[in-house]
Amino acid sequence: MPTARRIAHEFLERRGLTTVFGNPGSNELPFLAELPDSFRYVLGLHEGVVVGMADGYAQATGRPVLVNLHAAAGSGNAMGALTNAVYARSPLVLTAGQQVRSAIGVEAMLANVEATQLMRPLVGWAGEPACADDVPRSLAQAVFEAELQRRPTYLSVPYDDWAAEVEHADVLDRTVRRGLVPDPDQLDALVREVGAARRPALVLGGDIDTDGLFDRAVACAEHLGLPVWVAPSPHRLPFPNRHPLFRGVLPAGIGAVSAELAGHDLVLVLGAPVFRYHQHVPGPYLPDGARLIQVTDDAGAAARAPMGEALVAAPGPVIDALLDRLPPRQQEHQAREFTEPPQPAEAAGALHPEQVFAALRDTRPADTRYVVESTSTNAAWWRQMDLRHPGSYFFPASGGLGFGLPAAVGMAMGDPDRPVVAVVGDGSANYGITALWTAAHYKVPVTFLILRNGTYGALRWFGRLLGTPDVPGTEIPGLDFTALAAGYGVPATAVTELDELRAELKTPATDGPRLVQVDTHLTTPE
Ligand code: TZD
Ligand code: CA
Repeated sequence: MPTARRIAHEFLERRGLTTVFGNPGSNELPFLAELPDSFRYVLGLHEGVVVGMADGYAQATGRPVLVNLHAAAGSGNAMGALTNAVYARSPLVLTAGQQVRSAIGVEAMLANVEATQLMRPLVGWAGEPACADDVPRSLAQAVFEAELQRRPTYLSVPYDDWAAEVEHADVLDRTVRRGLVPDPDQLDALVREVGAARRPALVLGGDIDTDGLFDRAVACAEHLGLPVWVAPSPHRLPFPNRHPLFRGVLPAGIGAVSAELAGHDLVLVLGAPVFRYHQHVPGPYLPDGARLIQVTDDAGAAARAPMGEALVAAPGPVIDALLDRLPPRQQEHQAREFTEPPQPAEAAGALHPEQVFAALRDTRPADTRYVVESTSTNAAWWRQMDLRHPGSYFFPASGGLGFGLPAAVGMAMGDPDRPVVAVVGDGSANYGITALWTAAHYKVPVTFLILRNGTYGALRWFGRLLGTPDVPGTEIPGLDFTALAAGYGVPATAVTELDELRAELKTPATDGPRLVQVDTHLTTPE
């Protein structure tokens, strides 16, 4: 009879989960033994980085990804990064090695006590097989749950299970599919309501990009002449940001959202929670006279919304129905051309982030994927960038720093056909700094652009907003990312002048990573 390990490997192989991101310990070695040649094990030096890379890989491929973590200590290290994967809805399958069954009860070293509780409430499903014979089925369940829920899952396996012979291999042939087409009556009603609205507005979330609906959303907005906002705190860009119908990213405060949407009688939200607020701005949830209809396949996001009506369905068929069944409408504003970015702002002493972003826009290929983790430069970013391709923009979905460098590495591995640039603050970079080693070791062609302003800029801004301007722990002077990069094996340059920066950005990262540190002027996110 085959071993649990043999069936598990074959199951993963058949489903294409052969790129494994991990950081192993003794408990995990029996799973990794006899790994077929078709597997690629990508070693990360810290579990936060491992999960960040897997998240980037999942977002670039749209597929579930296997993550190999070490028991409780390794899983705990992964927890912060896991918050981002949860809100990005990345189907990560986390596995961790458990002590041998007989040693769990006595809490031997590396026993994962109450393993199935450890990653709650972040994971959508957590399990530990009740016996060795159930290992292959449990692994299949972890993969299927991640795909069905679009949420990370966690499987703990006692390491003496892997060599056990198992009776059933039926999971190898299983398929589990997901279809969330709305029922015809619900769809009819929705189409009628949008058709009857006097001034409808469209609000799009990251799921539109994740689901491959970027171009369909553009077609739908153009057909119906709908002004388009991106839902607050976006982790992906679902619509071209210089399109004539683009109205911007909605602010992340309750009152600010309703002020921005004032005058609209119907707010149609596709593929987003309602809403991912951040700074507390009191006020009404919606402007006077507005109805809100949310379409999402995330039942939790529908249930927890504080206002509006929700339809739990995939947004794709809804977009198709709006396109097919409603007559074309005049655009609210007649502009047909993409908007031109303004002249970048300048500052004394250091480059303004707008100058940096204008340089990116002018020098980088149009289909570049940007992983952005620079928190005080948000307004400057949207003022200068011109992103017209799906899958162009990624931000840590829960706001947990440590995503930028690793996710860029995972993304470049997941889709080698598109260039990847990580735009990361000098604060954020430290939470995922060991991703530089993985990038160097596996020769991953990523450009890491570190914006160095010597401070946790966004926190200074928040301090003013909260009426707490003078707080400790916000200054980070003296970080030298060229020296750090050298230590991890990544070639690096520091620039202070615009022409130097442009010259650096014109040189693509092709046979491995490179890092560019640029000194920047402090700005505010809004
Ligand atoms: N720790 C983690 C894991 N996530 C966080 N979001 C924070 C701390 C708090 N935090 C922010 O929300 S923004 C920020 C911190 C520390 C400053 C980031 O500094 P930066 O970017 O240099 O990357 P800016 O542009 O200077 O703000
Ligand atoms: Ca900074």
